This record gives sequence, C-alpha cells and structure tokens, in this order.
Amino acid sequence: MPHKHRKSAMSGQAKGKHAEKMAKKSHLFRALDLDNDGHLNEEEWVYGMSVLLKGTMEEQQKFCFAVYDLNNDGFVSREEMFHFLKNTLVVQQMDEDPDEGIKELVEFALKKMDQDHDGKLSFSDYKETLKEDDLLKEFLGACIPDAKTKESFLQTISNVYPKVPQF
Ligand SMILES: [Ca+2]
Ligand SMILES: [Ca+2]
Repeated sequence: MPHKHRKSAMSGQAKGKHAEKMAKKSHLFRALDLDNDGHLNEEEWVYGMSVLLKGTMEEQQKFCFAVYDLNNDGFVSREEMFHFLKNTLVVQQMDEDPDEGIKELVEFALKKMDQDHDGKLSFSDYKETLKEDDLLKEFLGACIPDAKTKESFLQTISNVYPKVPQF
C-alpha cells in the first residue's frame, strides 16, 4: 500500500508542474482573449495577430500591459511585477535571498514608472513612462515578437496556406 500512496503523490506533483506550465503559457492567451471566455474566437485571433505583427505603438503597449495585468484589474501591482521578474530573471546562485533582489527591482521599476505615486502601475503611468523610452514597454518580459520572428511567422503562414485567395 505505501507504494500506491507514493505513486499518487508523484502524479500530483506532475499535475502541479503541468498547471504551472499552462499558467505561464496562458499569459499571452489571456491578453488575446478579449472577452475572457477562455476561447479565442476568429476575431480575437485575427485582431491579436494584427497587433502582434503590425500593431501601432499604442496597440502594442496595450497588449503588453494586458499580459502583465494578471488579474485584469487595470493595474500592474507589485505582486504582478514580482511574478514576472521572478520568472524572467536568471537568479544568481550567490544571492542569499534572491527574492530580496527582485523586490528591489520592483521598487526601482515603480519609482521610475508610477507617475501618480499611488503604488501601482496604471496604463497611463505606463504610457507616460514609455514616452521617454519605448523599449521599457517590455520591462517585465518579451510580449511582442521581434522583426525576425515576425518575418519567419509570415513566411510559415504563406507556406502553409499557399493558395489563400487575395481579397
Ligand atoms: Ca492587476
Ligand atoms: Ca500609479
């Protein structure tokens, strides 16, 4: 019997890992799923691709902000920043308490970006900061594919659908 017990504990752990992986994957999905119904309909897919591939600066900023705003409350909180930075940064082994370093970075980012000093990042704080430096739009991790990725994506699409009718 202890054997059986052990086996089920392991599969529980595997399930946890799977859920974690899905959660990470879903950051982009969640931002694309505009009506939050858990599915991407055709319009959401087409709109999302057009923002990612050739969106205006503001559309891309809105998209990145939506990715970072995990609970869709319109703000990127300290906790949300922490979540992304923890997953993005390669933590140095030598650090005694790597979380401390990430917390410092969160405070640093807030100090720079929280224009109205309410302790959280609204889209207008974010947008205001990006006026100085648009590269900061992906400060919590890459959201928008780079030019090379876009090109190879479009190439793949046209290989897969060589006979797409031209409208
Ligand atoms: Ca939020
Ligand atoms: Ca703010």
